[in-house]
Amino acid sequence: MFYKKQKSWEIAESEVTDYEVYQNRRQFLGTTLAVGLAGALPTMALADVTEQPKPFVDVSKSPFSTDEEKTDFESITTYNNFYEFGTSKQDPAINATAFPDSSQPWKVVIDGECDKPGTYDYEDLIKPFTLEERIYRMRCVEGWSMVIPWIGFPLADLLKKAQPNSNAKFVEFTTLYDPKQMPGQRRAVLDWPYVEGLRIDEAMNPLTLLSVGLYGKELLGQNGAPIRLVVPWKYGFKGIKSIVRIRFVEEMPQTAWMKANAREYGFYSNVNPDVDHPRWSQAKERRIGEFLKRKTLMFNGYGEQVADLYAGMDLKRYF
Ligand SMILES: Nc1nc2c(c(=O)[nH]1)N[C@H]1C(S)=C(S)[C@@H](COP(=O)(O)O)O[C@H]1N2
Ligand SMILES: [Mo]
Repeated sequence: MFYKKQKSWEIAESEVTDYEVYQNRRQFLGTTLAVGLAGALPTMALADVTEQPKPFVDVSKSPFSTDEEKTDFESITTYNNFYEFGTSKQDPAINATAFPDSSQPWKVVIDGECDKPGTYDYEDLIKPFTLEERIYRMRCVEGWSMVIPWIGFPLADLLKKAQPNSNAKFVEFTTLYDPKQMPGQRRAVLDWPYVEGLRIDEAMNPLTLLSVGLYGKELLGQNGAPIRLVVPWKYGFKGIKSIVRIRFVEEMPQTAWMKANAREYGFYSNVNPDVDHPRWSQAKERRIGEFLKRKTLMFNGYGEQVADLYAGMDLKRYF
């Protein structure tokens, strides 16, 4: 299955070097682009290249927002993981510019252990809910972090509408499978489609967000358009992108990362500075845009809201 000896998820992490390479490349591209434009292209040509994300109006502020300095829009939209578009952190921004194909309506299925299952067009799905801005700290398992002003609504609002029954112990989320649009899916990097899961009480927690935008505008393809999950006390990979299915289930879902490497990626994946990844420490993180590393906080600093969910659990065992 894997044609490389070293699997993509086994590449040793050195996020600082990685980020410096990205910064240098960006500066280089910026200079070349500016020179090119001054030489030949009229400035308008640039604006026509990609469709601009639409801004949201009437977005309320949330008491759950951090007042820490926000990461710049540029970094949030050009440095991230979305393996369906390639395994480097620059790939999603390069390969997801036309995603999702606007000629195909985006549909989301809600099914499984509930009384009101359904299939919704994206527009109809989000219509009943009040959008708010939630500025969250986000911590990637690889050791970098950002502060992102998401736009969205609590996942619980949607789940309650579907009326889960007493068998609904977990919620399973699935990303679109479409190798035509997602070139990364043409290779067996992960067992596609990408799947994630939450325990039902985690899914119902008021911090858990379904996001449709950031920095006041619709999500770009690379950030998981049109709708994705945001769980700020867990490592970034729990925030599954471009969701097409939300299913109530009785058994703990097998997530894409557990299938790839169960020893390294557990179901819970709560941010925990005391539990190292088998190949690197999780004690510190590099906030994108800052030079010195900072200490990683238990539950990414959201312990007051979520620590109760794990009372009595051995978090070294349930990592
Ligand atoms: N479908 C899908 N969702 C995904 C990923 C992915 O590869 N595929 N990567 C995850 C990882 S590892 C991180 S850190 C975040 C990064 O994207 P963001 O900055 O937009 O949250 O997306 C998560 N969601
Ligand atoms: Mo990540």
